[in-house]
Amino acid sequence: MKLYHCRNARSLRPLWTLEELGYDYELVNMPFPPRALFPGYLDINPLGTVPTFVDGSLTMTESSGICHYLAEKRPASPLRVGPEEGAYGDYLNWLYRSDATLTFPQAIVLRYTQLEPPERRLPQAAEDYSVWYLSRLRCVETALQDREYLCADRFTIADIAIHFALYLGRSLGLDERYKPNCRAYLERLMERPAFQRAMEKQDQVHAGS
Ligand SMILES: N[C@@H](CCC(=O)N[C@@H](CS)C(=O)NCC(=O)O)C(=O)O
Repeated sequence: MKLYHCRNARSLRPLWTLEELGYDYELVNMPFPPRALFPGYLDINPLGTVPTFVDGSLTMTESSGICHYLAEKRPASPLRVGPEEGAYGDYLNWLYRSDATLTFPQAIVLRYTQLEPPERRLPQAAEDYSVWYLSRLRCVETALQDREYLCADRFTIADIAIHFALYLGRSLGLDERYKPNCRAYLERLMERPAFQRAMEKQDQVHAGS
């Protein structure tokens, strides 16, 4: 298995999952954006997005889908929720929600506050989409009111997928506007040994590249 990764990008989701599940894998750390800075990347992933995950003849480019794939390959792992469990629907809902609902508005904020050249930045759009993201976070805040994890009473890849949205918000400075449950959850999950290892690996590879 090979994971193409950029520091703190969505590829952190599969990187963290690989660490939680103890897989053997190769990490390829790339500068961002790899479409411009990592020669040959468009041959591996014509969209140029991060992550790209390769397992034999399989190539995947959706971060939450890769986590799902990795968890399903370990049927006994508590990180997966199976169809026979009552929480299965919730689990899928969180997995899909992680990108379709929660990181989408943040992509607009990132683009119009950091990625575009100064003359093309749009503070109004960035603030509007920040507010939109923060209001969508209500579903996470409410879910965590009386539990430590999002579903199934245990840590699952749904937590990895959603946690990344909170983590991305932190890099945009939006965490100052998080409510208490989201704040505590963001910090708590970052203490997991596998998350810490993922952080070290991305930095180690980075330092050597
Ligand atoms: N839905 C995809 C989105 C992938 C994505 O947009 N990744 C960002 C980095 S976090 C990216 O590659 N942006 C650069 C680009 O679109 O060229 C996923 O969850 O993996």
